[in-house]
Amino acid sequence: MEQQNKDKRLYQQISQRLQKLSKLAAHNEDKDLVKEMSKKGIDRRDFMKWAGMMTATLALPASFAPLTAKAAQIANRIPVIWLHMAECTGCSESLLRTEDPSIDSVIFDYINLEYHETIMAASGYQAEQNLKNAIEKHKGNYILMVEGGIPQGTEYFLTIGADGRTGAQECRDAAEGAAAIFAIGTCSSFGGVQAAYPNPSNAKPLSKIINKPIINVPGCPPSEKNIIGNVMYFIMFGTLPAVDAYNRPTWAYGHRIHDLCERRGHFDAGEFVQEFGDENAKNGYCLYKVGCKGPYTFNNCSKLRFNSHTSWPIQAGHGCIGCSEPNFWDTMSPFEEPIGNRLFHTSYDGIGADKTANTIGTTILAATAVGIAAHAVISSFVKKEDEQ
Ligand code: FSX
Ligand code: SF4
Ligand code: F3S
Repeated sequence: MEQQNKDKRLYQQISQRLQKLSKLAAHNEDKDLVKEMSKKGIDRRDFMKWAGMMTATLALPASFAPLTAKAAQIANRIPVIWLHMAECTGCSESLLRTEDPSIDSVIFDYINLEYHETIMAASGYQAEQNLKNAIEKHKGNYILMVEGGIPQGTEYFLTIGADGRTGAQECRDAAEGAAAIFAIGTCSSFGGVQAAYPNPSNAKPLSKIINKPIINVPGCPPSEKNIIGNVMYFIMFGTLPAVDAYNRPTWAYGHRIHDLCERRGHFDAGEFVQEFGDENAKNGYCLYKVGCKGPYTFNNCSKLRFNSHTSWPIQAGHGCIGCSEPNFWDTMSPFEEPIGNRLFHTSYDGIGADKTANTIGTTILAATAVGIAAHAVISSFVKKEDEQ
């Protein structure tokens, strides 16, 4: 009963906020999300199904789905400024696939994207001016999304635009008037590939460049749902979500890959792929011995998947490489070998798989897994010694 009352209050609170936001001017008044979707062959039923799925992803009660749908429909009221730093643009690509547009990519198209270098027509001085105008016009109201790592110290390792301003300066200026700031991708969240050893440009995460609360949305790239989900959350709540020790929203990064993995039964049964292409690989066995880092990685990939829910790394037959964890290029590689008992820090500050499983395992199966994981580690070492 108490929970019901709490949910009721929350429902009212979100409804009121959406009501207020819907009165704000939209940047594309003539556009309607449902119509935009139908142009791409997505009907209202698909949209409501999406709303139901996104509601569950955000860990809200199923009855909140109409609110999520409403939030998507008024997403064109919230201005978004998206900056590119040092990265591969994979995070934007995760959203911007035009051949088979997902509902998330249509919403991304529909939001009030005031500035995004990859997709805007302006360039040079005009682009710089657009950025300044957007910051000025929407002061205090816009969402700032930053993709990429940022050189610190010698900031001139990364200069942007006709004025040759440093990436760090662009971030500091844009952060000042932002209502919410999201570091999109592992590069912006933790430094990413350019911060990998020996980090020649001294690339840093956004959180080391600016002095404001930041929500990290890591993954190399993050799924489109984790990006859009954060926008939905902010529209619905107007606050930042609950986060873990690395400032990742717990609704997206609250569980280990290993605990949500469809191959977990094989792990628990001690059934492992020994090498890529073997009979066990064809049978879909666990990829731990060929380097899967799922036991050390927090993300919701198996639930949300990529490319319009088509697949995800482990389904495709390769282990997780730990792409949503800090310093994964250094700590998780070699990617096709188990970590074994190398010193390793996860969100739980653990040491290796056994410690992690011990710390957060909640079932008897997890206890079994500890034994099997230890076994897997030992056998991989024995095998290595045999080979020498
Ligand atoms: Fe690339 Fe984004 Fe990786 Fe980094 O993603 S997919 S290198 S996280 O910043 O473009
Ligand atoms: Fe899945 Fe990897 Fe865990 Fe095996 S080790 S169950 S493939 S996450
Ligand atoms: Fe990255 Fe592992 Fe998911 S490699 S995409 S966190 S399965």
